[in-house]
Amino acid sequence: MSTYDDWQAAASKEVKGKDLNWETPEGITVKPLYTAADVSEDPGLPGFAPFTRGVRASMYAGRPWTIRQYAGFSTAEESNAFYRRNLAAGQKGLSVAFDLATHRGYDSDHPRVVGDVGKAGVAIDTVEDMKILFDGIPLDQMSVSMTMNGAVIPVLAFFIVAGEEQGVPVEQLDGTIQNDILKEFMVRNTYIYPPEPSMRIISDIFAFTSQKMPKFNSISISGYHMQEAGATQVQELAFTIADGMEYVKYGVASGLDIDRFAGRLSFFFAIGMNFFMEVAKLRAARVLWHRVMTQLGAKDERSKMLRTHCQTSGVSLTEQDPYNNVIRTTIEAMAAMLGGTQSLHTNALDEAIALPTDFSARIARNTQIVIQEETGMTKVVDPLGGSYYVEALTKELVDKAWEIIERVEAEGGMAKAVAAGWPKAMIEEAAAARQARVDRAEDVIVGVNKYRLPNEDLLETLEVDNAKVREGQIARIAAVKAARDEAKCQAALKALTEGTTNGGNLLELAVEAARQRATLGEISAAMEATFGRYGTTPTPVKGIYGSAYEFDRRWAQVVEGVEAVERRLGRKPKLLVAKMGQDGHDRGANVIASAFADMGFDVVSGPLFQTPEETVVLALDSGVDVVGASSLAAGHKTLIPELIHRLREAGRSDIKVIAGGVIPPQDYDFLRDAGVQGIYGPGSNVVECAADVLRLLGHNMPPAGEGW
Ligand code: MLC
Ligand code: 5AD
Repeated sequence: MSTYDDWQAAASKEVKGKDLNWETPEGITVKPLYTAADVSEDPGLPGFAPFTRGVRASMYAGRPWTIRQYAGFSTAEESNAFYRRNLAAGQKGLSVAFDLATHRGYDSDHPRVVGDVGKAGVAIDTVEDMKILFDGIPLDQMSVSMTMNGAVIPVLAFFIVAGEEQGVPVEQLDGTIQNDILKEFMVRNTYIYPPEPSMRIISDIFAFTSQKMPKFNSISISGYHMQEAGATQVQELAFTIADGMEYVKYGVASGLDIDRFAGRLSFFFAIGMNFFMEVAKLRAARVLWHRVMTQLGAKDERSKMLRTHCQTSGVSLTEQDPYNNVIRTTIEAMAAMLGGTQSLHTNALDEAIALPTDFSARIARNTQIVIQEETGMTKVVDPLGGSYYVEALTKELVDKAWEIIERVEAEGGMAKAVAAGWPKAMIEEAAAARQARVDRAEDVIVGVNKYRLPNEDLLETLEVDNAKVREGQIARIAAVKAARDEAKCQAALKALTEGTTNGGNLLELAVEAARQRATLGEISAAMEATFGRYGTTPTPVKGIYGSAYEFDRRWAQVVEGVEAVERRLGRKPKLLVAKMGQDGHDRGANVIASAFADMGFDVVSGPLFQTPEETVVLALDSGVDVVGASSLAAGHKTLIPELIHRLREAGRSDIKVIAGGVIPPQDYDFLRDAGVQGIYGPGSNVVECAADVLRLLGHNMPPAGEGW
């Protein structure tokens, strides 16, 4: 019989001695062949501890995963109609996307949210909106996920009262609330209060739901946004499990019995393009959770069982040649199901451009339906179990993630680590390294850095008229306020504020305020009165991007250009990276800030959540030459023209404004007419973007040479 050495000799001869090992960004060396010698442990059986092969014995052979598409836009009426159409077409569970005003605890009439209302999700101001959102959808039969972290108290309170007024008692409500604040401080940025009171809110929700909502998953501990922000799969895995541990410890410290609430903790992971790594990641996550929950003293096996939702990766999708996204999403969906997910969202092909249309949502949904109903893939439980490669990779991921988890624990847990900032910095370094690999075409993205089309067709995209949505919402808020018993409402709000200091359960108190028609903004403000509002300024990493370009000719040209401009101005050219509106997506802004600084620009990273007015003040105070507005949540048509208008009013139309992010090409002319001098969608090359900025600053930058 042939041996491993025989194989190695044969393979080496075929490839003339070339090294076939693959170093992944996780620091894992993937070999070209795995054999029985790489697998030391039997993975056990599905439905049994440590659940490597799945949390159910029969898995999809018994019941397929839930097709749960995340959606929401414009008004409650429009989103409700969208949900009903999707359910009729085969979707199985609901998942609500709220707009950013709602996320951040502002009513639609608040001056800070003019660009955000109804844009990246549905606008919800009161119980009345929530009732419309679920009109005709029986909340005792449909499981509903709500992605809400900042304004989690008012949103969950509205949901409970909407159920109540639909005739569904709170015990029967089925679903999930995201309620994962630690990753908000790390990567997603829709927090409201500082970390400490935010953790208290989570314990209050655990206490309430474990007592009154037995079918409701009280948290969705999310790694998704970490991967979207650039984390490697090991980082995503480790920080998510460590977040979970922290929540359990807080719950226990608040006096709850671990087995009373741990069975209703759920998880959420991203599924990117490294197919087997993703399959192994879900298996490793289950092993790790079983291990940590055993350590934390859980007795009930259900407390140790990691149930998860997955979403295919948004950041892996492209604006260029967007039909390729259907292929990518199909591959990612298969990795999620082969990894054993309980619930799945598949992204739409227009992901990098706008929110899904009926057309793109249909293809995204059918991706899952076809896998479930046409392929026979659901008939066998964990069909990759026993694969030498998958089993070895699972073990390697467990070990690598465990190292990080141990570091977190040694330093006092995830809340402390988040406050210290190192997990975020680690993720940002991985993001900058990834961007450099993509820009240098070392990581191939078809249609972007290889096989790029000479011309792109325009895709029809969804457009939300946020001014109109805002007007409608303002009218409805006024009507609700006019009809309520003001004294009762104010008393409920007062009790809620008192609850922040006297230990009352904040969710319970908010439910009463919701019954009395207090608005989301009022309920949030009642807690903000004690807790305060949290803010941070980004601190982009240094040197990662630049080091990848050490010997690059084009990079050198840009650096020389920056130096030439510096000689002319007598100072470095200065760029403000601005984030306006309630859009907290900062991966792009941080990567740009970090890369431009490495190229020699003087970079000011503006705080998140600014108004155009505040951005102008910062631009003038800092003496910048260029403002780069990063927009990923559809506020660009409102906020960027307003910024330019205010710069002009201040007599500073010499300051150039460029824009980057998720901006539909249909909007380019509108923005150019408003005075935007450069627009950079996803997939733009950062070095070329800098070359453009030098041209804007009057430097005669040579065009990109061969290979660009
Ligand atoms: C499942 N069941 C079975 C079975 N499989 N019973 C018998 N045999 C089988 N083979 C049972 C389960 O035990 C359960 O009942 C019921 O069927 C439902 O199955 P589930 O596996 O619990 O699925 P589901 O209800 O869909 O719940 C999945 C979940 C949940 C636990 C992961 O938390 C969830 O739905 N999460 C979704 C989160 C989400 O959509 N997030 C969007 C984020 S978007 P029982 O009685 O045991 O409960 C985002 C983007 C952004 O964040 O940034 O804005
Ligand atoms: N509707 C549908 N999908 C959305 N996403 C975000 N907001 C919405 C919405 N309103 C998806 C995108 C994004 C991820 C975070 O969630 O895929 O990348």
